[in-house]
Amino acid sequence: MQRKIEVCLTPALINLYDIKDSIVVVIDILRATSSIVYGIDNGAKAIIPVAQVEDCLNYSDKGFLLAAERNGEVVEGYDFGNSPFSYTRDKVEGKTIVLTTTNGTKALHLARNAHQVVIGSFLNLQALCSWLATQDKNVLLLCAGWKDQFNLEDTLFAGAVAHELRSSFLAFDDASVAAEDLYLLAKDNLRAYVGKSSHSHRMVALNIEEDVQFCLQLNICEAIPVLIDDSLVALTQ
Ligand code: 3SL
Repeated sequence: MQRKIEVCLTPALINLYDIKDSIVVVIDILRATSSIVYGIDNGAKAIIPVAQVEDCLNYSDKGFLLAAERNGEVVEGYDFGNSPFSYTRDKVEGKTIVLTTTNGTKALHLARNAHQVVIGSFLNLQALCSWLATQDKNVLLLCAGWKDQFNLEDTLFAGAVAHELRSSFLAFDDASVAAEDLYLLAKDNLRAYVGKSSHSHRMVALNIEEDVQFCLQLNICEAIPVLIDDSLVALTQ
């Protein structure tokens, strides 16, 4: 099979792609998919992504951790939000977390009819690419963006994946070529480039700049979260 890589630059464009026979990689570098990868890597049993804050309440009597973020802040009354520092082993090992975020969990819901949905971040870049290279499927890299708009950090990561998979795939759409070029421009100082992004400015204003730094670390996790039914769990290979 002549496998293809495509990049969907914002969730608003997802209807243009036929995903039912593809692997979709959901990307929300700041911070949802970085925190999901980190949490699953740290032994969380499952992360259940839900679209609305109110949906978390359906799980409130089941002993799950409830995580809700809107506009970068923890929603009042919830256990925690979307900072990777909340997903350390001591906090999440063996736990099931119900999570809603501004953009990341929305993108996940849009992808759910794909052949398979997995989660990407710089933290698991190499593990993800090694696995994708062995799958006999087309790949769509879905950038969560910000409220349906393009963003830099998700596009950079899509470009990193396209770059890693250059020799394993035959066809690359124009968006993946552009993303790869952007990544090659930025890769020697990702932090400085991501510093130009609107979400990075938002996080500096919220005093959570260390989260940006954390989410740009390369290959500190091996886990690849995969969506099975309604839950993200560690992919077993
Ligand atoms: O939109 C999202 O899904 C979040 O990752 C945004 S934030 O980083 O928590 O602000």
